[in-house]
Amino acid sequence: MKFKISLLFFVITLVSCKNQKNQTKEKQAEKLEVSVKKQENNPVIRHIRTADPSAHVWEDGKVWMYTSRDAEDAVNYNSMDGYRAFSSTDMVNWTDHGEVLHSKNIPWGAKGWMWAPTAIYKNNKYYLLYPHSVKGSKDDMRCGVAVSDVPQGPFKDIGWIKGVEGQWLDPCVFTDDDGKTYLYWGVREPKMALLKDNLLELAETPRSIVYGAKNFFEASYMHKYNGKYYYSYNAGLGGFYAMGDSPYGPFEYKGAINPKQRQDHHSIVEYKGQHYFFYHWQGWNGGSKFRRNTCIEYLYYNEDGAIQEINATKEGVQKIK
Ligand code: FUB
Repeated sequence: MKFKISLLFFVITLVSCKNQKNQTKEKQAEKLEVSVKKQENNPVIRHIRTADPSAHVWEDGKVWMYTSRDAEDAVNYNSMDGYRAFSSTDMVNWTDHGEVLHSKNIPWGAKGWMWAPTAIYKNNKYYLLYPHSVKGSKDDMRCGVAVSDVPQGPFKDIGWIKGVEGQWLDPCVFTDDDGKTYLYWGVREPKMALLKDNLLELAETPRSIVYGAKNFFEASYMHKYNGKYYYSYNAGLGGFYAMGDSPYGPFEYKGAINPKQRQDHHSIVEYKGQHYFFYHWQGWNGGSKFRRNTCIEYLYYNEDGAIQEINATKEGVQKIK
């Protein structure tokens, strides 16, 4: 009898020890999951709808982005108005500097139609270049130029780039190491030209861009990495790129960067030793085709300079420590 009781006691102790062990294991697993699970940081701006992010690292050591703005009740792109400026030092916390230029402050411009802007620091000033329709004619879209002494604006309109008026979309400005600034633009047919230092005139006749494919739609972008020139764009169905040895090209077609978004209108910067891909995506945060959201992903190059394909993620990028 005594032996039976001891055996029962032994079995109970064994089972309870096992249970305790299992519980500890579960708790450890939970803890691990919490520490491994990344924060969902996309979209990076959630209090308003932003699109077409033009990212830059300026002299103050911060990363800045200038975006267009989609209205919450938008049913097309005509109502887009009021560019915004945002800055960050950790890629996750963004300070909203508010509206930096509105169509009501552009004397020659129509109401709305404030499409994808780009920015540049030149002549000790900050400039915004933007595609915008002329008052009374939505088909006459020009490349407006606005200036500010500080990155957070406000920016003051100083007119448009002469000689390229007409159906005009999506400027990108790129300054090479020799200080020369080039303008890239176009819809369906990509074009480029050297800009004069006043940024209001072309310094040469525009050229068509040879990029080894025929899928260009809009959103030209140029950046340089390891001595190579990367011409990228949106094909209407995703982002693609080509590489060359000069800002003029010709560029060798390489394929997709970010093929899964209908539009992405991207820009690329290196910040604190890491490359980042800025784009907009409609898929999250209650977004839609006309209510887009700015997102960010890491961008990696292969040894041969090719860009690794990017997939939109909810995690996006994590806070720089
Ligand atoms: O955002 C309005 C237009 O749609 C832009 O100019 C294009 O790049 C696309 O994002």
